[in-house]
Amino acid sequence: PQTIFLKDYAEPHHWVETAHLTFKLSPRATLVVSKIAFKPNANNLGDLILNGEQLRLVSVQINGADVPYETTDTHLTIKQSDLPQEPFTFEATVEISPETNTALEGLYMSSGMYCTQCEAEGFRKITYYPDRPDVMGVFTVRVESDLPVMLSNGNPQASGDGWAEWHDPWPKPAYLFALVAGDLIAHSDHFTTIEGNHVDLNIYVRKGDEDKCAFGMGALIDSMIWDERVYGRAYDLDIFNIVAVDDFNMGAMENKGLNIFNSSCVLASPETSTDATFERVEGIIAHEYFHNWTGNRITCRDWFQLCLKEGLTVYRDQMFSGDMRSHAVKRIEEVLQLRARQFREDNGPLAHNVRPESFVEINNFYTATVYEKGAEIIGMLRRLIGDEAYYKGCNLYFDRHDGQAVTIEEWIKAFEDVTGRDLTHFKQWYSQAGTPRLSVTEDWADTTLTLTFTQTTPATPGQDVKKPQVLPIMVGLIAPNGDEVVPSTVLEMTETTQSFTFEDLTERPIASILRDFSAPVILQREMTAKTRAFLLAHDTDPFNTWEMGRMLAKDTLVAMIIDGTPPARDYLDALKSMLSDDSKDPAFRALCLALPSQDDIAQTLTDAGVTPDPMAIYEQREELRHTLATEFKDILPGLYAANDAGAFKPDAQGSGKRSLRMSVLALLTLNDGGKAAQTLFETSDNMTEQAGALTALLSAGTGQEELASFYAQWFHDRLVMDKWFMMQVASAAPLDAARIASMLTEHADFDMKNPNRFRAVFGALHGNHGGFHAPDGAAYKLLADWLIKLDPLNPQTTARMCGAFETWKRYDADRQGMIKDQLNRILATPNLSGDTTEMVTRILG
Ligand code: BAL
Ligand code: ZN
Repeated sequence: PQTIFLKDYAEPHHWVETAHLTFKLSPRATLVVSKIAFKPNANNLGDLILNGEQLRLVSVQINGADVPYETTDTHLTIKQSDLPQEPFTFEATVEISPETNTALEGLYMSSGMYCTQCEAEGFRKITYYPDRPDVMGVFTVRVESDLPVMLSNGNPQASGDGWAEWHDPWPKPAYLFALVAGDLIAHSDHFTTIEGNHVDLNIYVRKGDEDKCAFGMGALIDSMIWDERVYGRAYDLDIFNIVAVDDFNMGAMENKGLNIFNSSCVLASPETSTDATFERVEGIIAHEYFHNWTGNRITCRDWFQLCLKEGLTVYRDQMFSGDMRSHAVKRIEEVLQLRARQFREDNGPLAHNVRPESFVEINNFYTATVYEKGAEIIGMLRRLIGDEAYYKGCNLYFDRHDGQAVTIEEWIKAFEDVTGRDLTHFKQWYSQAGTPRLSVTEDWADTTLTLTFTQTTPATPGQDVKKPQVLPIMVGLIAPNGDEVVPSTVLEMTETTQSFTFEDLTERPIASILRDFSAPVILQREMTAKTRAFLLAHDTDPFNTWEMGRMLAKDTLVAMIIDGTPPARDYLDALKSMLSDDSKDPAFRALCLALPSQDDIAQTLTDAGVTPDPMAIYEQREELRHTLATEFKDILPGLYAANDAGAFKPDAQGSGKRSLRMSVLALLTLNDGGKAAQTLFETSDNMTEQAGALTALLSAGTGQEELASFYAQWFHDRLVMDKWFMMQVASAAPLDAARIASMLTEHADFDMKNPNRFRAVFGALHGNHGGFHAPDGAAYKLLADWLIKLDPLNPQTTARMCGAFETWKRYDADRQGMIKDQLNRILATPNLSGDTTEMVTRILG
């Protein structure tokens, strides 16, 4: 496989004006007839170069006549000397086999329906085409089949018995192409845009799933209203379709006017879905809808610019979810995710720039860094320039680049133009990998507090020397009596070391630093447990309040692991009083009660120069869970009773109460032998509580009867069954995890071709830190065995799951040796895909 470099970008030799495609659908022999109007690019004349893979070519013509051409495994080329100098029509017929397409890229079949996934480079598996995002054309699509529902992008144009035609008036790159055909049912609604246009809305699902669409439809309408109100962006077609598909590599896809969703990210009902699923559905529906402007109307010039659409769209969906629920809770959840996924990536062999400079397989760069760190950059930009300039800059960007395929340079330029600021240094966030470490010292003299910050970023692969980043550091000051004497203010740090002073203070305050997690850095600050407990009680910033509790929990766990120190009293008392404070949002209290994950503790130990012992981490974390159960014995039953949310509503208030109640139940189960959990499991009418009760029982080492009755109740529901698979592996004790995962792969309902099911077992195995790193290496071997089996079928999901091994250098020599052996075994597999080869090679370093 070839490495592609950002620096080598060149415009295509030809632009597309229109593309007419006819699909004669058949499971193993679909014919795709294309008629594409090309225009030579006067800036870069040359051969006609079309991408095409796994196509059986039937015919090729230019302007209705035969023409010499060459094909390889990846391209069809017609020499410039054989082409007209003027615009011309290229026609081709190819044959493809959707039914045998297990890679789930291009046109494939899932549970009897035809569907597509073209981002990033799947369209080339459908027909010969310049499959690159800077080539934008107007598509007309005719679908022929005997299936009742036939969909493509844009507006319906005409239909008859056995055929349907769609026309998309908006020029788009091929990665936004979509086609669906199947025996589907629509859940329908409609929306009138702020511009007065009527839009039909449909969520298409398989029969039996109709009752799981209402929430997604509500989220779609909320998203449409929000994008009009907050960003002034209205929808631009007569129809907006969403289709739920069972076999899907990612969460969802923003194809123009025809979003295709992994069914796990759109279907939701109280009986079958947890609050977390409802929240995810709401966020992903919004994300894909928001792409209509940030991604579709304005797209990326090349795949190196992926963060242009993804970082911005994640930022937009985060803002939306905050508005729909609670900004404080949402921000904490975002940071938890960022640390668990992006910091982990940024601190290992897969670290890369938010805008990478080279890749072998672009599918390997749909990463937490591109998405989540990309979103953090937008948040920092907004903090630095303020809300007004942020929205002005966005409007300028939309006005200036509508209909174009652009780069990060154009995005940043819009903000330079509205603010008059030079953002060259800020833009370095896109081209320097790694998580900055920010340390701080405090000096008090007379009436002045001086905060001196120092930033350093450790080397990452291929980048040994790091420069200081622009950091917005939000700070507030609290007086010893608990009053806030300086409200939140943003300090702009640009150098390696920099001091900021606060004058005219009557007494030495306590600084609350990096409020709202204003920059994606690791803050290194020496603080006593007492100061942390003080801020936990008095800080006005909800993120930092939570962060202080988190730090206390981490310090406690680290001390328990390193030298057996018993759990810190300051932590236990502060947490107890936080939990008992009914004026605080239950969702927030639930987040405070949650302990840092084992993986998080392993990284914390690594940062402190200690080699993490996964068994000790597991045992001490369990020990702390038991301590919390004992210490809070008197308040747990009351909290459990008080947070019964009553009739299920998937809103912030109800889900917050259930979240606290389920966290409390997990501890209560350690005290009452599982009585409360068993009762809840038997009587609850919603999945949040049913799964919460079952998890509490499994984590306490019981629950086998409930597990069996859960299966009997839900075996027919594939999304609930994913939970059944996942829960067993996730809550297994370390020495049982690999055995249980292996046993589940023998289960009749295990299907490696379904990415959700594969991830349910192996994502959970990797997420079970103690189990994954059990001393015998059984989990490493099991995962490697299955990655080797999956690779020929689905390289994309295989490659992504290799990330389980990315932290291997943290651990002791024995574990490193075992993981390295497995990685080398994967790499030595004959015909290993380019996707997996690239990932394993990078992980090995
Ligand atoms: N564009 C791929 C799926 C998503 O980020 O929305
Ligand atoms: Zn996206």
